[in-house]
Amino acid sequence: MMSITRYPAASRRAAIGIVHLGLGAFHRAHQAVYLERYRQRSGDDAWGICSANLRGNVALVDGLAAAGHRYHVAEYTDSENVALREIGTIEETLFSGRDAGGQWGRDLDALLERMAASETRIVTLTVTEKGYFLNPASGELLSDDPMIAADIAEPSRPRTAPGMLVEALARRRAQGVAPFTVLCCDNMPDNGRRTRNAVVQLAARRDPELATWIEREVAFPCSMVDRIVPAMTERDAARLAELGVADAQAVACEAFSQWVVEDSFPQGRPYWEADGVEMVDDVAPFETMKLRLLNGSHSLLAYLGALDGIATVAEAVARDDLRALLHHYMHREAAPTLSLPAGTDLSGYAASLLARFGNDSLQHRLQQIAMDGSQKLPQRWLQGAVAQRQAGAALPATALGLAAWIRYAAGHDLRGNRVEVSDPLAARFADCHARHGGDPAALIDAFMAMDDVVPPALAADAAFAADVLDAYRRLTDDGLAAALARVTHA
Ligand code: NAI
Ligand code: CS2
Repeated sequence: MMSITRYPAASRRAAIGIVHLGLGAFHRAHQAVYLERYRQRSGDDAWGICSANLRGNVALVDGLAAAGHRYHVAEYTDSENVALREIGTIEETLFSGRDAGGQWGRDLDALLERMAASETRIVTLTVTEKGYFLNPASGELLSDDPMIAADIAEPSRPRTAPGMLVEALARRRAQGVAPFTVLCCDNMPDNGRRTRNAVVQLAARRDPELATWIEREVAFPCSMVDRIVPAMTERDAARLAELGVADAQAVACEAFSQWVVEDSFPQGRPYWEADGVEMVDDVAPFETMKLRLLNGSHSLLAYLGALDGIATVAEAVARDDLRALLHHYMHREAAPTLSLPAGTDLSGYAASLLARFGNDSLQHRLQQIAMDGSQKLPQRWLQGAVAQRQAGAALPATALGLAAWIRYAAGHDLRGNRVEVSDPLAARFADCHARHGGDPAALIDAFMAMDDVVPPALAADAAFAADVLDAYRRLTDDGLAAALARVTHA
């Protein structure tokens, strides 16, 4: 019998003090939930959210508006216990992307006006790692990208998140309005600094004095965000309907949630500590631990599991050999690269991750996690691997993960069934496989030479590249179980 705990939304509406870019599943299940809980506890109605999509999913924008900007979040502790939260803290939804007719910027004016308004004191973002248009390895702005090039050519009609931030800050500066604080909530290391990097580089292409002003006056605190929020499936929606939840904008997620935020908000912020948000001076230890242990493990499961036809995270960690690989990776290959937050019980944290991954009430598809690997793997595996290799460590799990990512990029699993390769560099991957698919050594060399993904020190490490090639051959010739055994029984 399912145990259901229901939490209705606050009945009052709130003034908009926050604009969010990236109205996705995670925003609805994480930041918006914290803010709903904050305002119900504090009675402070100054921090309502205007949430916008800059690309895709206009149906969600309009669906939320039609539903009076209320939706449900189903927080599953396990398959028998769920908390159903009604969220009402999103006060407005806007769309500035390209519509079905190819027109851009339906609500662009309204969005920029909202961002330039003095009442808006924080802008948060979940636009995915690729939404900042940064070279994943160097952090340089991808100024040749057509979207960024368009923002450089027409800065007052921005299409990208960095472009939106630059135009809104330019308007505030011109009007003598203090800047908002920019709080990135994407899975990137040093995400505040990376966001600043994108914004300042783009601003400099428009007006060097504006770029200098942004560098001097605008706060870009870092944050570590953690809550597993899979893309909704039909099965998720059917289960919610059984609980009496019929809104198409509902999301399902785990009960666990964490938000660690650098406390740098010159224009003020909600006092959200009472709702579990950890305000700290330095997010880096929390961020690196989470990105390498949780997300690094997720990406290992994604490529290795999907190649063997496994569909979800829970199904993958039900396999003893994949659990053994994660244990090896977390303790032997990732943990030595970490400066842990004070008081962290690493074994306990690693065990909690395996328990969270095993939450069978979530349909967390491996192929969703496999998306955008070129934007994710540098911070999840590769930056730690550089440090480990410099210390002379063997990294068989990381080598196997890279081999699996390269093989996954071929677009079919080990049995020849199609897998979804969704990545800004997908065309390049396909070209590499077309040229070198029959020559594994050349294929590995070609992927390892991608200096916008693989750090040069790792690309130059011939012994490591040989390990990747050996893992690739074992995976493709002998299968997943043999490849895993090579790591965990070595
Ligand atoms: P989603 O697919 O539901 O939403 C993605 C959002 O990003 C959409 O609003 C989309 O319009 C926007 N977007 C994508 N590419 C963009 C671009 N180039 N420019 C501007 N906007 C763009 O995905 P979800 O679950 O909301 O995740 C979004 C991000 O949140 C992740 O990439 C990650 O950085 C972060 N996150 C997600 C977690 C999860 O478990 N889903 C957990 C922790 C962090
Ligand atoms: C996942 C993350 O899709 C992915 O890349 O690894 O979204 C993961 O669910 C979150 O970071 C958990 O906090």
